[in-house]
Amino acid sequence: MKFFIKLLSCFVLITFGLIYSTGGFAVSDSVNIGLQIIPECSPHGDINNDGYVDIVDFSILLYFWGQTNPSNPCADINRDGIVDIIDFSIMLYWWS
Ligand SMILES: [Ca+2]
Ligand SMILES: [Ca+2]
Repeated sequence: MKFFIKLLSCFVLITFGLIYSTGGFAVSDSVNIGLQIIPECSPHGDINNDGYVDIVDFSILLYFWGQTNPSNPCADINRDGIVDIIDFSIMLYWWS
């Protein structure tokens, strides 16, 4: 899946680069493309995706504690929009 997303983003960039370099756009000289790649996150609290739920994941959780829509979306383990005690309880359940 990650490979497909990278391949797709490369295709989009190359395509727009070719169109732009050949003067394909008549309306504007610049094109802004917003592309957000959402990483695959473990539903068990393995935030750094190393195969273990441990103190490293806990430290990451604490860093984003209380934040809504954190910059690391994997810190919001249950995907309810906030990093809080529910995410911590899920992490503790899967602690390895
Ligand atoms: Ca981990
Ligand atoms: Ca949450």
